[in-house]
Amino acid sequence: MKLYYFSGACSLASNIALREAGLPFELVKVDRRTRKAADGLDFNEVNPKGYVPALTLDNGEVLTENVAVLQYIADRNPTAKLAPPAGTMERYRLVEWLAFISSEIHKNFSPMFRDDAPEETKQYVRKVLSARLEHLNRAIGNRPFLMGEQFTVADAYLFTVLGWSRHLNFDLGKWQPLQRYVERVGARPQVIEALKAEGLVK
Ligand SMILES: N[C@@H](CCC(=O)N[C@@H](CS)C(=O)NCC(=O)O)C(=O)O
Repeated sequence: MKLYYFSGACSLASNIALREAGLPFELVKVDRRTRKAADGLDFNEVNPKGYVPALTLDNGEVLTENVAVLQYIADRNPTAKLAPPAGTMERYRLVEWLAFISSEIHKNFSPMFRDDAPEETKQYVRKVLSARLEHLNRAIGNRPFLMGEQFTVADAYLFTVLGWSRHLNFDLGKWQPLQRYVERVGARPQVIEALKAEGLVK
């Protein structure tokens, strides 16, 4: 498998998940400006939607969208328990979290990175994000991970998007359980390896 990524973008979640699953893969950096991938391909041809993550499977198919890619990775190695078995109520709970992270957290952070987003939009998404993080903070409480005792792909995704708050002057300090959660996930050896591989830590 090949994972195409922009350094520090949401593709970090798949980079973490692949390592936690113990799966062999090639990490392929994409130049955000030129859209040229490190393997020589034009990234816009790999994923015509033009965004990461894009995972090329061993049969040549390309899978996109965090919610799909992360579950695909988890299902490649069930013994790593990165997702509950398909068809169980717990699996729907995982999908519920993945959808929440994608549409309520990830996509409300996105305008804050954009030079062309109006200031009013940035203020608005900050307000919405605060409400969503308040909910997350209560939900996590003293649980080690989102789903309870078990680290799942939802944690890889949530850790990735919460990490953006540091670059956006968006202080997580008032949500102590959330802050401790980010530290806990960030201390996992495979998470550190993924951060190193993207040049985000030494
Ligand atoms: N709907 C997609 C959105 C992915 C997405 O927003 N990717 C961002 C990085 S976090 C991206 O590649 N944006 C295009 C760019 O920065 O040029 C998903 O959930 O996977």
